[in-house]
Amino acid sequence: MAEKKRIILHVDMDHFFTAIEERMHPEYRGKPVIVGADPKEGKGRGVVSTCNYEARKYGVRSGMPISRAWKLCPNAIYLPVNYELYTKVSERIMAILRKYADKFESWGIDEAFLDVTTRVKDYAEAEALARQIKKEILEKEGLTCSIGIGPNKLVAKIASDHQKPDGLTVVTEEEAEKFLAPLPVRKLLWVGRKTEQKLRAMGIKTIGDLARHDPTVLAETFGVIGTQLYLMAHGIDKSEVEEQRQIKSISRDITFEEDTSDFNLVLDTLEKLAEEVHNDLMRQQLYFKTVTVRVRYENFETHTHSRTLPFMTNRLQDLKKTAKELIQDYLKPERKIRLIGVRVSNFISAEKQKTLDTAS
Ligand code: TTP
Ligand code: MG
Repeated sequence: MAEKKRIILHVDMDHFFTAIEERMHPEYRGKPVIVGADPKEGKGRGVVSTCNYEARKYGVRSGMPISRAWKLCPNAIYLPVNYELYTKVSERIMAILRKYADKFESWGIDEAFLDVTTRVKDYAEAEALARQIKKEILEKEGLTCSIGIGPNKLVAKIASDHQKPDGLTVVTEEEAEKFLAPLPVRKLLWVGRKTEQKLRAMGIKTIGDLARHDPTVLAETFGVIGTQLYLMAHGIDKSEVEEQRQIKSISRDITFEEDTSDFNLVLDTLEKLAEEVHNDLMRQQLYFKTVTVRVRYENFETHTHSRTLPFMTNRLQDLKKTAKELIQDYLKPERKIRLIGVRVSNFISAEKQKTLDTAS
């Protein structure tokens, strides 16, 4: 008997951080709200974490230097990142979502994949399930989300982004290619600016153009990624929704809205990321030993650099200092940076650390 076709949901909260702020402060509703670094009257450093849809009308975007956001929208309500609060809300939402899935994979703070194959008989039932999920999140948390339903993770993720905010988009296996065809290739997960330019030079703008292209040529030009791109363009993605087991690492990364060689911006942002990682670490009551920094340059070349400390620690200053040292080699005036990330790993729990402390 043929295996039952999968049905996957991708849930993505709408303007997550600002939505939480608006929920706490109804007086913000209808006004542009920006969460991120302190704008300091336009002189602030650091970037926008997110902004609500009103602020997006002014051109403000996640990852944009806060000074630029200030120029575009000085009248917005600017708020610092209250990561602890957002993480708590996120955990409650993930707990709601988890109940609905056979297999559940949270993907960042405000997204998750749900494999609901055995929970529903067909796409109509999946759609009803999605409506129920939206209703429960709205009732319990006062927040809206957008949901995509598809035959795999790739299609579901692109579908959830299709109608935002408060959207619900269903794309069956039969409809997948047709749904993807008119969309820009950029929507495919691995296509960044540089690959997009390269594809454009080959006359490929939309996912449909990519699907019609000769796969051999794509493989010759892009290697393994070329073949992956070709399959994705046809709506094919075999990756499973993966349950996470024990936490192995905590990480945060950020893609700059524009590739940058402003190293003050990079270092300030690195500090912020370290603080967020540290917050999470404290909440989980963990001690770490290894720090990893990730840097992606504008051409998508990505480097990771790790250091294992000679001791277990949960101190923010150890994390910041190590991360800053690790990133130094990658700060080159001639190389613009697209993304940076900080990760800690090699954990033991605070409980265990206490035992070790007393033993030593
Ligand atoms: P997203 O889901 O990308 O953005 P969003 O939820 O704010 O907006 P949308 O309605 O388009 O989904 O990211 C989720 C949260 O992660 C976001 O609220 C803030 C945070 N974030 C950053 O801190 N930095 C970033 O560069 C991005 C993209 C998100
Ligand atoms: Mg979101």
